[in-house]
Amino acid sequence: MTRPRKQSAVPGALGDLLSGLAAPGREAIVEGAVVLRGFALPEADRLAAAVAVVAVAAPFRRMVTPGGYAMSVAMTNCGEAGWVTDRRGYRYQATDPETGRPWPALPEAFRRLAAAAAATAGFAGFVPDACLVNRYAPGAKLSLHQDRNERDYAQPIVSVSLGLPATFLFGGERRSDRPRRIRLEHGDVVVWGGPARMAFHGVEAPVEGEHPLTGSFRINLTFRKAL
Ligand code: MD3
Ligand code: FE
Repeated sequence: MTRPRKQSAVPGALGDLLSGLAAPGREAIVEGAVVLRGFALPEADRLAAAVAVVAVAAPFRRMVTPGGYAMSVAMTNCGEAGWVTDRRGYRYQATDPETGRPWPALPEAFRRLAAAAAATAGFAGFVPDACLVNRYAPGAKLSLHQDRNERDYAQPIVSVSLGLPATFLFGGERRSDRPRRIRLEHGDVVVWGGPARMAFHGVEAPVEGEHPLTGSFRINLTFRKAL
């Protein structure tokens, strides 16, 4: 999973530090946030197949915000806890409100990929207990928001993009901070931690298209330690 890294031109600990900052396919967004381009590509088929299995037990649905609007992004979850929203608010819960059953377990391929990506980004020992699966059809978007329903903000969040590309918006600590635009493509993984953890962020709607693995959708997996 961890790609072999080119031997650094600088030997020793300083070389390790430098290659850690600028390895091929790795783009720092801000301190604590790094894009690992194509990191999930070797596992993409397995991940997409596992999404389909999860969605049989816990179908994608458009959840309702506390304000009473149906979200445009369709969601499901796997793991010990799943993120939900309804008229009562946003929270993590152990059961799927649609079925009353526990969310499906985290597929082994999910767990492995999330841990490998986190370790590559400097967060060794990341053990996610929740995976929110977001499905974007053309026209579906996520407005600027913060992720604040997790217990421990010191834990990173790992995000895996599959299928159609989309533009990710990465803002600052205030909603009014002008966001940077980051193109996320099939197989890209982003690890968000440290000072970046509370930044406002969102996702623009993908343009219509067809992807061999996901059809007319963009799928995003976000791995969290929520509990
Ligand atoms: C930046 N999902 O589900 S996670 C979400 O593409 C969400 O569906 C994105 O935002 C998507 O809440 C990808 C990206 C993410 C998650 C947490 C962050 C970016 C973050 C926390 C701080 C800064
Ligand atoms: Fe988010």
